[in-house]
Amino acid sequence: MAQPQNRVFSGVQPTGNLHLGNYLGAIRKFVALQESHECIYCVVDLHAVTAQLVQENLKNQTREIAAAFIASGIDPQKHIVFNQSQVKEHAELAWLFNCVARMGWLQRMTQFKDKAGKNAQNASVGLFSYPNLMAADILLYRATHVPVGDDQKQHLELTREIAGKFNHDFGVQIKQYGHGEEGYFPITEPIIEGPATRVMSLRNGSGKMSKSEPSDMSRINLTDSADDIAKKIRKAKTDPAPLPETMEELTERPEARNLIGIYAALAEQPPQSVLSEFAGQQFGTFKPALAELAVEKLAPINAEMRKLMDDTAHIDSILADGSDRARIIAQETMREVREIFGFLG
Ligand code: AQP
Repeated sequence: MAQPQNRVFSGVQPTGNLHLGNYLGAIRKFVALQESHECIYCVVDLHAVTAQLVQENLKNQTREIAAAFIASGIDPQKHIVFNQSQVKEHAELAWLFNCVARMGWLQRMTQFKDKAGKNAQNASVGLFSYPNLMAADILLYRATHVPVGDDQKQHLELTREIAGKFNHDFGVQIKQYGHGEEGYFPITEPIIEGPATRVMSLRNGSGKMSKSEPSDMSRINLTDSADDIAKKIRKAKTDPAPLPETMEELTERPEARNLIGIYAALAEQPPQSVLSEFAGQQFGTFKPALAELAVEKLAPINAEMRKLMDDTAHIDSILADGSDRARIIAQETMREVREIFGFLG
């Protein structure tokens, strides 16, 4: 198979509470890349069971992420939208990557430490080896670019390490099977840029906005009503000082910096120009302006998601069609990877 030049892969876990951080840090970038790249967007349901085994309604949570992709502007006809568990090759390549990756590499992963907390001995093996499955997701399609939020940076580095070790260790076989000098898997480039690579919690400016945070007031969900969005922004933690003139003056004010970053990302303006507009104003003035902007941008997505969720058969057929198209690429890769490993048959 020829190496694609401009292929994007990324995924979102169907673990409920899809939030503004997921939208600004990931999904909005997915939409923008459609113009210039061949895109494959995945609802990573095999990842969803790593941290919490029993999910309340995994089928509907899966549909909701697909609905969010489409409602945000991803075209499932021109590109591929599917769910991971329908393409078994993800699990197969992840197993082989369990044998490529080294224990020490995985032991460095900070997200495992954060998610497992003090009880690491009781975390699932799947949570520990999650980055190998993520590497398999990406490299199964030999994706050249992966748009993600800042929290996924370390996992992307691991993907690059796995590709590099595979290419190095199997160098002779790779050439023997006609893949030239450059190796079989690409050294994938992460796309982590823009003002919202790490949207923080509305209740704590030093913790990231997260699906698993127990307080719903900490995040804006894509399914929130206009009233809920306005209430959450009104109650967002801030400080009593007025907004300053420069971003440097926000260094020690993480909550204020976060709200300015959210405004900038939604308005598609540099954070400094937001400050130039609101410098000297109190949060009593800024928060209603932010709420109005957030509702203006999110309400159409919310309405479209609801419409799509009313016709689950339609979403299921989009995911089935996307899975069929993804599987063709995945099976081709696995046929070659099996040859490179030297498996019989
Ligand atoms: N707060 C965030 N700011 C910017 N980007 C973010 N992402 C997640 N949180 C933020 C990006 O969203 C994409 C999908 O994330 P995921 O489903 O893989 O879940 P996650 O990265 O583990 O973070 P979540 O969604 O908040 O879940 P939990 O509560 O499990 O940590 C990724 O590109 C991610 O970077």
